[in-house]
Amino acid sequence: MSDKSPRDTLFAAADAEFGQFTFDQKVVEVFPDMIKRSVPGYTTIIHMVGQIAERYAQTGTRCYDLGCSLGASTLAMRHRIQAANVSITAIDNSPEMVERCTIVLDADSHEIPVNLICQDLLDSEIHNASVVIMNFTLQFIPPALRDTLIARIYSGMNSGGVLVLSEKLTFDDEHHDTLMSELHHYFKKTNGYSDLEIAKKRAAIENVLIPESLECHKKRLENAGFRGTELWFQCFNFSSLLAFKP
Ligand code: GEK
Repeated sequence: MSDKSPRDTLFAAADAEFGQFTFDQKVVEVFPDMIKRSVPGYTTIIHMVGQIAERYAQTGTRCYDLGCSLGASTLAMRHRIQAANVSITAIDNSPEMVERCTIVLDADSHEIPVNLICQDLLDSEIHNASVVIMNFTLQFIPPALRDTLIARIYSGMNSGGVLVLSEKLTFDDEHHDTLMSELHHYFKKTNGYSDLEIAKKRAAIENVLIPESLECHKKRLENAGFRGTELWFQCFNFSSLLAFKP
C-alpha cells in the first residue's frame, strides 16, 4: 500500500458534520493514513500476515482477505506465498474501496492471481481455503450474525488451515477498559489527531464498530470448531488471534 496517501483530516474542521461512519469515497482517499495513525500495530500485523500465509498456504488452495479495503493483506500474502497453484480471493462490500483496490492491485505485478469481489461477507462463499485473513472486519458485522459467519468460514476451510482474526477489544474490568481506551486515544494524539477529531470519530463510529472481549472471540471460534486459538498480538485494545482448523 502506498505511503503517500493524503493525510486524514476528515474530522478536523471545527464545523465538520459527520453522520454515521461509512467506508465511502472520502474515507477511501485517506484510508492508508487513517488506519496507520489509528490502529496501533497495524503495520506489524500486515507484515506478519504475509509470513503466516507463507507458512500455511497449501498447494492448490485459496487464501482469503475478508474486508480487504485497499488490499494490504492481499499484497502481503501475494508477495510471500511460495506454495504452487494458490490464488487469493479478496472481498469487500464498499464499491469505493473495491474500485480503489483494483487500481492498487493492478499496479502490482506479482503473478499470484487475485480475485477481487465487491460483496457482503454475509453472502460470500468460502471454499478450499488454507488461509483466511479477517483484519479488523468482524467488528463491523452485526454481533447477532457473527457466529454464523465464523461457522461458515470454518466449514469452507481445509484441515490444517489458519484463520487470522484481528479485532478491537473490550475488557470486562471497567478500569482496565478505560485505561486501554485512554492509551489508544493518546496513541492517536501522538500521531497528530486533536482531541476534537478523536471525539468526533469516536461518536461517528460508535454504533458501526462494535468490539467484543477476547473471551467472547475465543468462545465463538471454539464453538465453530477452531482449535489452538491464541492471541499472537496485542497493543492496548487492538489484537490479533490465530485459530486453526484441525
Ligand atoms: C486492512 N482488512 O487494511 N462485507 C464485506 N466487507 C465489509 C463488511 C461486510 N459486511 N463490513 C465492513 N466491510 C483491512 C482493513 S477496514 C478496518 C479493514 C477499519 C469492510 C469495509 O468496507 C472496510 O473496507 C473493511 O471491512 C474494514 O487490513 O477501517 O478499521
